[in-house]
Amino acid sequence: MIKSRICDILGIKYPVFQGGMAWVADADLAAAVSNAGGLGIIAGMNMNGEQLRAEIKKVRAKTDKPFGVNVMLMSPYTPEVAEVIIEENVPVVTTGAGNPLAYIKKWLDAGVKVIPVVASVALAKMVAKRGATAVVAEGGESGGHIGEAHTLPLVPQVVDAVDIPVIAAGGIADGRGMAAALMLGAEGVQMGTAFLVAKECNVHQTYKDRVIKAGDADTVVNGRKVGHPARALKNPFTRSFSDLENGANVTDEEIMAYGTGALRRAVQDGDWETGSFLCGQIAGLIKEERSCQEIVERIVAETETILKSAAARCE
Ligand code: TUI
Repeated sequence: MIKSRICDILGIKYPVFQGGMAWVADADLAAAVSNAGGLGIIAGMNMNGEQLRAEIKKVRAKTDKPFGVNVMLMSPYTPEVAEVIIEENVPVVTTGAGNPLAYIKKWLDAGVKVIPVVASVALAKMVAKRGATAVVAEGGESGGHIGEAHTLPLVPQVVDAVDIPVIAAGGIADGRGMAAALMLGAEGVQMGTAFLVAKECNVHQTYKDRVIKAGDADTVVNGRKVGHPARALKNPFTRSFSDLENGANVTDEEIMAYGTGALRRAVQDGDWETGSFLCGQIAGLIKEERSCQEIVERIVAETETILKSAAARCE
């Protein structure tokens, strides 16, 4: 049985988190992951406070298990979303794309478990000092907004830097990845891309088909020039984004404006020409749509098998 401190702290069966993917992670997906024994997470990014409140009520109607809300700290709705999390007694909050120090104490005082997603040792140490419950150490193999370090070097360095549980994210989609993450000292994993193609995930079918069809070299990172690097499937949108970024006489504002609305067009319209299909490098390993229960149970079973047979590799 794969179990760790984080299971007891959060009251979950398996140390498997679903990433709080912007525009993607809704009540249907979060409830399905939580019902499967993992931690389902609603994305707060594309919602104002009242929209998030409605989504939280939907999750509660579908599961009595713990769930989380992800706060994308660059969202203009962050202050009101932070309040709704307290008012609605959300069990767990994860944060991304910024520094959550201004909110940690308030959430902890209200009894919310706080698990910032970090992409560096520096931020991990800072949030641990302020009492964070755990951290997700997310490597640059991930889809969406990323930092500089990748999972293999990032996770053990974060593990050595903090005493709280570390959850590994970035490039994990099966038992080999989860076993490796545990060997690095992580006490659980978070997966985004693997849950993007879950049966209960409501993204446009074109998005799922493109992820399933993708190989190891089919993602690219854009947005470094404006300080917001994001990994997505290579498509006409990322090609024209690169042209714009590399062009002369273009302002940061023009580059930022070009990205606006592109994720929504991918998720809701399946628009391959102008949509931003955020996706991790592990897409090449993902071959089919499966239910959240199959995804969670299979990765845990594979991890157990691998770890039990691991000793036989060094005689
Ligand atoms: O947040 C994510 N992944 C995301 S957010 C997102 S939506 C978005 N839309 C437009 C522009 C940017 C994002 C899509 N994917 N993952 C967690 C994560 N956090 N990855 C990297 C970071 C991060 C990066 C820098 C966290 C903190 C940070 O700096 C902290 C500081 O010290 O200011």
